Amino acid sequence: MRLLKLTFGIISISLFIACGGNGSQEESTTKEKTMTSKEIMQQKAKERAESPEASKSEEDAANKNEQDVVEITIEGNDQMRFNLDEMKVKAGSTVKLTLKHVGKMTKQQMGHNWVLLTKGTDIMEFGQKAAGAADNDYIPEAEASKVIANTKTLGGGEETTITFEAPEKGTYDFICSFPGHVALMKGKFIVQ
Ligand SMILES: [Cu+2]
Repeated sequence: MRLLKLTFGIISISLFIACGGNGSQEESTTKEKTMTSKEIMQQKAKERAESPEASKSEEDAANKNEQDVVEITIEGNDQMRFNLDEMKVKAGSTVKLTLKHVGKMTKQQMGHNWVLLTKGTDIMEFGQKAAGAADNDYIPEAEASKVIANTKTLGGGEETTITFEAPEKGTYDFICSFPGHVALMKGKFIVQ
């Protein structure tokens, strides 16, 4: 028995030397860490499986936040056009709207803005009045009550983002109120 222990001891020492001590120790430490993080993941999975309701309500909350914010990008170009003539959002959502002027012309030559008007606003009439409001991004102060949301006026290569609450259900007009643009640059903003 004693002889066996002694022999085992010698073999162990020889192995230790052969493996070069530190190297094998590091290896076993790494292995231990891997095992540990794997165990943690297994533990978490187990906890999730045990309380499906808790994790479900977390998911619902995340989904709701995503649904509440609608991101829309609309482009205006040098041909005096928007790339969208309709937008649809759900009532109660927050709209994050980005206007991009994808053209090269200047703000004075081919400025674009995006203006959402209240229901029943005559867009041609609004456009005519807007022409005189160059110093206020083509939003005439006397008509401010007809504007639900608007961006500033952009020149080629610029972009801007505005955030606003969707108005009540219905169909609204959006336009570019730069002089002469409303006839071509307009569309429907539908709240469902
Ligand atoms: Cu325009």
